Order: sequence, then C-alpha cells, then structure tokens
Amino acid sequence: MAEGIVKLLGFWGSPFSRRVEMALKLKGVPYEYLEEDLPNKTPLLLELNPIHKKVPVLVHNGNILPESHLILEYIDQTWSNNPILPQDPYEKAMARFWAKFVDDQILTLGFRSLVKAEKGREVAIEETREQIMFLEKEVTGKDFFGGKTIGFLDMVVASMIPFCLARLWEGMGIDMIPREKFPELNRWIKNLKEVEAVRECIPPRDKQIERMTNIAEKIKSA
Ligand SMILES: N[C@@H](CCC(=O)N[C@@H](CS)C(=O)NCC(=O)O)C(=O)O
Repeated sequence: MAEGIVKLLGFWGSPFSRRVEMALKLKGVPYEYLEEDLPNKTPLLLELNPIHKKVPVLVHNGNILPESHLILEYIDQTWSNNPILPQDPYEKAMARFWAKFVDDQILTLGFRSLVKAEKGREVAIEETREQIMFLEKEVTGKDFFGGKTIGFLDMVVASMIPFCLARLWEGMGIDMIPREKFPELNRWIKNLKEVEAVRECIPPRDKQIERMTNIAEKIKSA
C-alpha cells in the first residue's frame, strides 16, 4: 500500500541513507527526514533498529525497515513509478550482486585497508583500482548501470564512490579514478550529476572531506 506517512532516519554524510533519499526523490514520495547525530543516537533510532543501531531506517505504515538495499527494494515495490530494479530476474540478481560488491569489497579495500596501509599505500591504491575496474567494464557503453535511466545499482555506487569514498581519497591526495584510466566511470559520474534526484543528495564536498578525513584518522590511530 503506497499511501501513508513515510519517515526516514538518516545522516547527511551516510552513503547508505543518501541512496534511500535518491530513490524517494526519484519516485516523488513525500517523506519526513529525521537527521541523526551518529555519536549521540536518538532513543528513536535505538528503538527502531535495536540490532544494528544504524541509519538508514525507513518507517512506512507501521513497517520499520533497516538496511539500505532492502529499503530500496521496498520503495521500488511500493511505489511502482520510475522503476529502479530490473524486471529481468537475471539482471535483478546481478544488480544485487554488484551492489553487495561495492558495499563489501570496494568499501573495505578503498577505505579501511587503504587508510591502514602505511608503506604499502601504492599497493592498496592499485588493489582498489583493480576492483573499481570491474565497475568500469560494467558501465561501458551505457548511460547508467541500469541502462537508459538511473536505477538501484546507480544509487548504490553513486552514494558510495563519487560522493563518499572519493572525498576521502581527495583528502588523502589520491586521484583514484583518473579520466585516462576510467573514462566510462567518469562519463557516468557526469550523467549522474544531471539527475536532479541525485544532485539533491550529494553531501557538501568540503564537509564530507573533513568527515572522512576524521574517520580515517580514528581508524589509523586505533
Ligand atoms: N548495511 C547497512 C549499513 C548502514 C551503516 O553502516 N550506517 C552507518 C552510517 S554510514 C551508521 O549508522 N553507523 C552508526 C554506527 O555504526 O554506530 C545499510 O546498507 O544500510
């Protein structure tokens, strides 16, 4: 049932909650946004997501949903306009595969491993680039990962790579996805910025660089 109040508990710098906002905006779903202060989580967040205590959490018609991939699928099935997941079963499964690859593999290599690599920084950069090259191949010849229009995988990759991890890399002085090596991904990033629903969900660049740099410092000194 598509009617009903939608609430989203999120955080401005979180790729996981920004991608959910992209989907809600693309589909034109009105929602109430509740910003969390992550170091001081609200009692509401702890009540709604007692297991992981993380954002995003979507609340709709008494349904409480954590986990961004599941939320995106729920939104797609509840509001059927502007579909974001492929209809074809194989394509749908592969979109989920690549989304998990980005949130697991690229996030781990391009963030934690890279930040911790002291002497082996160049090696860590190359390892991250090798993984990103799979995405370069995946988007080759297409406007978006989803084809002609923006979809589920675009939202996952966009929120995580150009609008989050790339800010960390920028702060570290690393040009991780140079145009000469990744022409297709750079073309895709340009296409993304033409979509209003995406543009409205890009965290402020300098603020994101500062946030990511602070997290990196904490990881290094842990
Ligand atoms: N797998 C989750 C990850 C969510 C997540 O890691 N959220 C972070 C914000 S970027 C969070 O709430 N962290 C708070 C904490 O770890 O205490 C998803 O896809 O929604």
